[in-house]
Amino acid sequence: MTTTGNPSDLLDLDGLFSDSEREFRDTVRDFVDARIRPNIAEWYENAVFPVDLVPEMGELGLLGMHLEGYGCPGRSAVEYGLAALELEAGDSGIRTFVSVQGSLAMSAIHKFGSEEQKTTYLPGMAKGEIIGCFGLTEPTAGSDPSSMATTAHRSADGSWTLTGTKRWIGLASIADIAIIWASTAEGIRGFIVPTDSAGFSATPIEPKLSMRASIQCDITLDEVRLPAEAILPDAAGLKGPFSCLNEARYGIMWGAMGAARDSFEVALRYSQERMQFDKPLAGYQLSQEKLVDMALEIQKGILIAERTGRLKDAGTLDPVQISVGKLNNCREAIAICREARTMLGGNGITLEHSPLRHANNLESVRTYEGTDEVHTLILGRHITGEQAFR
Ligand code: TGC
Repeated sequence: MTTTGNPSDLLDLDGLFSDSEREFRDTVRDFVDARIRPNIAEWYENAVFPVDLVPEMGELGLLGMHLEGYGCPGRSAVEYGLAALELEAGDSGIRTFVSVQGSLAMSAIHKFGSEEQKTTYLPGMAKGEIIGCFGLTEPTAGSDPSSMATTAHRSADGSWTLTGTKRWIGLASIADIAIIWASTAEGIRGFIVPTDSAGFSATPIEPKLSMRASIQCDITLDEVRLPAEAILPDAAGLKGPFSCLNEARYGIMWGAMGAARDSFEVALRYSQERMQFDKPLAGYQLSQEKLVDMALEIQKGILIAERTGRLKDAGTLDPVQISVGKLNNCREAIAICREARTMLGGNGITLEHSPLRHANNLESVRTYEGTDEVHTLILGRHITGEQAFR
């Protein structure tokens, strides 16, 4: 048997990627090693999102990386996925920033905005000079966004008034603009809301046991007045926000495998160094079984992500296929991170080691952008032809 010598890549999945894909992946990995890993435990403990890193991420071409034109890097779906994996090997909160900015806020403008909206916002967002957030979820509308209570009323002069609340909105308290989805007389529409608008407020949700190096907020819209041009002209109905969620869900399936890989590597290293009963933990059969099971699931998860990415790059990806990876890879990643923690014994509950931090983060990741249950039912409907949401 030949091996790559890399325990995290038994099947040489590296060989599935081109030189330029690997080169970009390595650049992001270096960034994570240099800028995230040395600081993440402190940020996590103190609930700090490292906002100073935002322009650096812009310079690396990580913001709106899969979008074309308007100053965006125009990377492929596979490159975007590889970057998400490396970022989340650092921390889910950092990958979440890139997802909310690029896959949600920038994608909404890129897909549905007017030419003027695109030229006004996208170049600055790609550089990290303008931060965006994406307001869909509400206190009483999570899995079912069709029940949203936020409204937008058009006045005779064409201006809009938005009223309502949003919850679990990443970055809202540091954002310059918010993409807000609201119910109108003509169905659900999206709006670009400058966060300094009168009546707009965002409050971080604290304290959290997950995603501590990241920001999630409650938003209140108290009769926020917007000009006619604030509406996203090309998004009508829930299809608009759902097609942005597709982008974010796609990145998550890769990202989750980054958290899993990092946890596996920590557990492997620890088990090789940690002596108990006169030999390393890695020399015990129970440890080896855990490590092997983790390694197999990481390989399967990356294969799913790579296949999905190739379909996306070919333009043939169906949203149902995104549910396969979002569901499987989050579910397996959280199991891997928790199992890795068991291999670290008591030391595994400290912030010195990453697996429990990753597992805690993944509680959020498996919940946002469609819970395990939602993706199960999307796939169940596809397989059986029967809708079981209601
Ligand atoms: P239904 O009401 O039948 O569909 C409405 C319209 O949407 C279309 N559609 C999609 N289009 C593109 N991509 C998708 N993935 C789509 N899913 C549905 C659908 O074809 C229909 O179009 P049309 O033209 O016929 O009107 O809804 P459904 O029965 O298809 O969906 C039900 C369900 C449960 C799957 C859906 O409601 C769902 O996905 N729920 C989960 C919502 C979710 O993921 N929420 C997370 C939001 S994250 C957030 O707000 C915070 S962002 C993260 C952060 O800030 O950190």
